[in-house]
Amino acid sequence: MPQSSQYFPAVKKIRYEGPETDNPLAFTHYDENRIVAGKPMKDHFRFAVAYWHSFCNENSDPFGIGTRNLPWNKSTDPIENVKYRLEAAFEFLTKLGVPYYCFHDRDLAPEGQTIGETEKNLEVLVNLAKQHQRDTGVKLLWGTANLFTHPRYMNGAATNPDFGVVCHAAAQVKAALDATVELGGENYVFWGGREGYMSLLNTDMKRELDHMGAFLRAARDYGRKIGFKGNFLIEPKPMEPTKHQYDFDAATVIGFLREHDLLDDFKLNIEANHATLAKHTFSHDVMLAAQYGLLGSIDANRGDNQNGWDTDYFPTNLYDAVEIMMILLEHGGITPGGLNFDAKIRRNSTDPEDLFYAHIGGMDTFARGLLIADEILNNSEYKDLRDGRYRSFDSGPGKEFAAGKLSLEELRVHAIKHGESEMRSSKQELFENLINRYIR
Ligand code: XLS
Ligand code: NI
Ligand code: NI
Repeated sequence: MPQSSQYFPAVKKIRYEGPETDNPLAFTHYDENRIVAGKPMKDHFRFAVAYWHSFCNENSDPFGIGTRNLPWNKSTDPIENVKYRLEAAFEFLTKLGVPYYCFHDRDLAPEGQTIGETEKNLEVLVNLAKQHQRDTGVKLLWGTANLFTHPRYMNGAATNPDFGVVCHAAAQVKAALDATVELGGENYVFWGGREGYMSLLNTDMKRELDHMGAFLRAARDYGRKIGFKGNFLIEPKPMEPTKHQYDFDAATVIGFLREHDLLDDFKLNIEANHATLAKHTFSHDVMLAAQYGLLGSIDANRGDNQNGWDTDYFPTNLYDAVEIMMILLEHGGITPGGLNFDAKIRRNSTDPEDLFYAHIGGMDTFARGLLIADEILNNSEYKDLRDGRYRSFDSGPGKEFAAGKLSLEELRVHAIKHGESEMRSSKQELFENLINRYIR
């Protein structure tokens, strides 16, 4: 299948030109094959483009219709249009030079009149996507099912109080898993869009959570049965569109996975703007997941300090990128997950090139973050300073305590023997200055 160059005619393949370039359609820092910390840059990130924001979204908002002209919507037949959309997507992916993309079932193909027809629509598009993947080498980082747009899901999908709706959600997840496996998807995501409540008064929370556990176990079993070897991922978010979403944040999801015995198959997909909606920082949730060995993947985007929304800006905050890359470097990287730009260009960004600028900016930000993080971890006193704060647990009774070997009475005896500890500064400002010293 020849790759078309009709949807972004003004853009050629994006190349690395270095920090001095003034070409806005070039990378300043993302030099995919440059070796950093023992592996090519591209393997540190495994960048992915989000199909929904980039190719489906016309940039409408609750106050106005779309502003973005999608030239691939050129037919009156919706199935023809999603085929054109797929061509446009692969033109974009190859010109940008990202290794991965991610989709919802409904991004690829529209729902039909019956479950059978819907499955058929998806199959047709999956077969075409498979050819595009083969021709271009672009791969699927993860697939997912859109269980939140259709009106039937207004009270939730797996947690809907009506069993009939739960069954529809299951049929949809089955087909989305089939599609993901067929396309060699490396992960499968559950984002619980409406799995939560608008009012606790009309909700039996425990019952709904148990249904969600049963649903995820059934999905896991089916996925394994058809040969899916990757991670299942839950993407925490505290709210929006529901007032309260059950997968509130990383810690809540880890507790849920433990309660429902899902820890062997599930990990977390952490989204920056969801972590901040939960009143954490991006790095807090990434760190938590990583330290528990449960970091599956990242939805890289950015919120806005002034707004409490999921604004899904493209990530351009260098401090965030440095912190995230420090965590990834210290915890063995993101594979088999990746950094998916779950981000959208603004409603008033209406040129075809804007989608390129947005992704180039995100990729360069993380590339810069990686270079800086690598320097901090290797060349500075950062790790010594941090680990030094815990030195009293490295040997002797402190070490025994950490291993669970000391009773409360024994600890009391140590307190008496030890006397009052010296005051030790936590040196926060020094840490902050140290990071800034390397941001250059
Ligand atoms: C919405 C979520 C969504 C998931 C995929 O806030 O971020 O885009 O990543 O369903
Ligand atoms: Ni989101
Ligand atoms: Ni997301």
